[in-house]
Formats: sequence, C-alpha cells, structure tokens
Amino acid sequence: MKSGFVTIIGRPNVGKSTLMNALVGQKIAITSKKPQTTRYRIRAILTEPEKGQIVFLDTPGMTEAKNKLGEFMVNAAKSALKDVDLILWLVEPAREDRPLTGKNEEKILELLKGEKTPVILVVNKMDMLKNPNEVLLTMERYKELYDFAEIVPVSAKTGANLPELKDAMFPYLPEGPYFYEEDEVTDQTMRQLAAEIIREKALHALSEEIPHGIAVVIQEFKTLRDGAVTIMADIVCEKDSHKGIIIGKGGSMLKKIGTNARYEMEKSFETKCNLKLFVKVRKDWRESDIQLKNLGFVDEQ
Ligand SMILES: Nc1nc2c(ncn2[C@@H]2O[C@H](COP(=O)(O)OP(=O)(O)OP(=O)(O)O)[C@@H](O)[C@H]2O)c(=O)[nH]1
Ligand SMILES: [Mg+2]
Repeated sequence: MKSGFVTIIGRPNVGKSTLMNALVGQKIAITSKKPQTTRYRIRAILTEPEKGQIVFLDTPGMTEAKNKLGEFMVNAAKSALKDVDLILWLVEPAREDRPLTGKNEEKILELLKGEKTPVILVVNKMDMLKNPNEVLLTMERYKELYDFAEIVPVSAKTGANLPELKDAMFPYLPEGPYFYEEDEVTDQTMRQLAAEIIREKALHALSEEIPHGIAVVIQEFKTLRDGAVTIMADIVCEKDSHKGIIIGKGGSMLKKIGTNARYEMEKSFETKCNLKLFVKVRKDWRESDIQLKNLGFVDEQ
C-alpha cells in the first residue's frame, strides 16, 4: 500500500482548503471568499481502498506577512514543505483581470527552487474560464518556470478532474503502513473544529478588516449525558470599536454568527449543540507574541 504526506501550498484564496475538503470528500478546513482564512496547518486524511492513504497538509496562503500572526502563518506554510513526499502547488488560471504570476507566486518559486520533493502544479478554478482551453496557456507558462512532476487542471468547486489528480499523486508516494486509521479524516480535535467553525461564520458575516482580527477561544466544551454538547467560546477582537460591530444592534450580529455556527456544528458533530458566545478585546493581539501564544498560535516544531 502507498502511504505518504502531501502539502498543499499557494497564495491566499486560490482554493487550497476547498481542494483538500473536496479530495477527502468532507469539510475539514474552513473556507471563505476572504484571503488568509487558514491560519495553521491542518491535516486531512484520504484513505482509498486498494490504493493507499494520503495525509494532506493544508497551509495558510503564502504572502508577505504584515504582522506577527502573518509571520506565524508564513512559517507554518514554509515548514509544511519539509519532510513530505509530494507538494501540490495550487494556482489560478490567468484571466483578463488577473495576471498569471505576482509577488506571491515568485516567493513560492523561490522556496521551491531548493526543494527535492516532487511538485505537482494544480491549476484550480477551471470552471471560471469561459473556454476551458484557456487553461493551456497557464499550463504552458508555468512549465517554463519550474520542472513540475505533473500539471493538472481541476475545479475544486465542481469536482472536475479530481479523480485524475488523485491518480496523479499516488505514484509519488512511498510504500508503507498507514499513519492513521482508515476511518480517520483529520487530526483536529472537536474543540479546534468548533473554534474554526465559529471563525468561519464570523468571516462570512463581517466585513473589511474586522474578521482578520478575530480569534476564537473555546472556554468550555462539555459533552452531556444525552450526547449533546455545550460550548462556551470567546470571539476575541483587537479593538474596542470592533466589539460593538461583532455584537451588532441588539446583539443581532453575534446571534447570526452563533446560529450559523451552531447549525454547522450540529451537522458536523451529529448531535445537539448549545453554543454561547462572548466577545472580548485583546488590544492588537496580532502584533503581540504573548497574546499569540495565549491564543494557541504556537509553532509545532
Ligand atoms: N469558482 C471557483 N471557486 C473556487 C474554487 N475553489 C475554491 N473556490 C473559492 O475560492 C475562495 C477561496 O477558497 P479557500 O479554499 O478558502 O482558499 P484558500 O486557498 O484555502 O485560502 P487561504 O486559506 O486564505 O489561503 C472561496 O470563496 C471558494 O469557494 C473553484 O474551483 N472554482
Ligand atoms: Mg485555506
């Protein structure tokens, strides 16, 4: 059996988390229209009978760090390139309104230049092209930039070409025993999943800079005798002025985030959830080493 680790990298918002979820067939990592959604490495496990097991590492989007949280995120992405069997570099096809490569792509190229690990270029969001053949241009251009093991165009959204991508990955994985049980899909705990679901709903509901300055801390996670769970969580923001916006008029915004989060938790945990949210301010926490540590942003290695 084949068994190995595959890191997914790319600039923010190219669809890394969406792709990982689609490949394992389950929502593991949160996603959003806003860049810099993923903040730490997240594992998802795909076990294909007769073929083997792939442990995917989803990473924060590679971009220039603007604060200490950003530095943590870039480091998490960079270190996920080490000790893996295969790298998937996710890019978007060139379109009229978007050049093929920018600073973030150059940064990734720079990182890959020192790598011996095979790299598959995955051109995502094929569904956004008016004519699917346009993807050939992107493939040709990237071919000139790096010696890719394979180049595979896909759509994580529609699922187009994902079976082909899976087939392209297995040959690069070593033979060996599985790292996880066959029914395991992630290494995240229920507490982590709950915190991420709340953050995702906050990302979807809030605009501008506010959601980027949010962190979620689970204060209590209790399973009751009947199997239902009670969760108390803090939504941490970085400014007093943000607190009021997150709570909303008469508590309406917080209620919206809470209702959407509870709905998804109940689906994901397959049990009734009681969710209580509080909003706290930790002044400019994204710039503070101590606050970052307190909020759980601790390097794994
Ligand atoms: N049309 C289209 N949209 C996609 C596709 N894949 C992802 N998206 C959308 O792109 C946006 C970003 O997706 P994410 O999966 O959160 O992107 P990401 O690369 O993980 O982003 P970061 O975590 O911020 O680095 C979301 O709105 C997705 O729905 C695709 O194949 N086609
Ligand atoms: Mg992501």
